Amino acid sequence: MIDAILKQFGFSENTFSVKPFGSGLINNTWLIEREGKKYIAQRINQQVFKTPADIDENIRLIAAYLKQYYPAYIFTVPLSSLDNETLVQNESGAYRIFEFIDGSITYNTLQKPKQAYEAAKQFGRFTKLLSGFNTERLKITLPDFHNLSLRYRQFETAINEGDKERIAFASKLIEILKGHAGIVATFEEIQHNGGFKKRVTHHDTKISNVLFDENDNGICVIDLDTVMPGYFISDVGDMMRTYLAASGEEETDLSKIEIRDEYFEAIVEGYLGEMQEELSSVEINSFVYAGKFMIYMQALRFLADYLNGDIYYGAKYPLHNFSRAANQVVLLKQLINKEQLFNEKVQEFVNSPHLSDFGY
Ligand code: GN1
Ligand code: MG
Repeated sequence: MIDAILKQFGFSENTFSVKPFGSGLINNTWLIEREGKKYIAQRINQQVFKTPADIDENIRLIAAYLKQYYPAYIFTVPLSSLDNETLVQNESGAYRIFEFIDGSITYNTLQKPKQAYEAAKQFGRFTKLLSGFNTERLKITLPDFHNLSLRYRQFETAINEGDKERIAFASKLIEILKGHAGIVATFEEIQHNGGFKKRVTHHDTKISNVLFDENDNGICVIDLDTVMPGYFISDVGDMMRTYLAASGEEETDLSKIEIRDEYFEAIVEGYLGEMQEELSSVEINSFVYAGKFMIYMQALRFLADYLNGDIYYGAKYPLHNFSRAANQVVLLKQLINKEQLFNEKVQEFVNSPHLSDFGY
């Protein structure tokens, strides 16, 4: 099936190899090799992204802006097909192809704080460079994607209408999540707080969405499907959710989940090193809240999916989404325990004079 798509991009039969690539839960990704050159092909999941053409348009608008104002900035744009389309659709889905950036490396887990620093810097720079770009020009590729109030309502619906046995089994976890609903109330305050601004936000800042060179320097950010207007808490929060603990959301041994302070410091230095001037003081004061916001939202989404029969994320084993939710709850509790310390670290960074080099 991917062969037919590749043909539309001028790849003739038997001249290339194809293998599945990456670890995303939503889209399908393949690595293509032809005559020593590598490409990435992707099928966009249209159950999730109802209008793939909107993604394509957003990428084009941003690429044009960056090319005009920051020509040296590295930005991956999809290749054009023989018919000059960057998105090719047929009955099996919507596809695009990217050139693989030579020498680039991606990680699924972080081995060094420097990687967190570099990734945070890349995501911060992306938003900063686009601060002059009118966010209203962006199409909303996933309506209400990080609307925590809606995610909470969807969780409540799942508790009322989901699988009865699963609801009974998850009763303790459900109660714990209900007990943290104050995180939703804070989000609602943020939405009415003039100090919070919507900016060009990536909305999927996990480590595998940054390309690195062999020396662990960040090259650029990738996966722009969810780039939409949003609050900085989405990007900073998902970095905290996915970089702070060595064990990711798939870890089932909950005793292995442990927040690493030096990775938090690296996120602060990397992100605020780029974004401090852009953010208001109320936003900076919500830096740690960002982590609670994203971890809590992900826990709600995983548990709701478990209760609904794994219709969104899928499941490799029956308790998969339940354990992912339980994992996120442990992470949330650990972050809450560190909240005061981490707030102090943010203030320390903000109040100390700093240059762009932090010794990484
Ligand atoms: C999905 O497909 P992937 O792995 O990039 C999800 C994110 C979640 C993540 C959890 C469009 O991202 O919001 O944080 O799974 N993306 C969408 O692993 O729902
Ligand atoms: Mg993604």
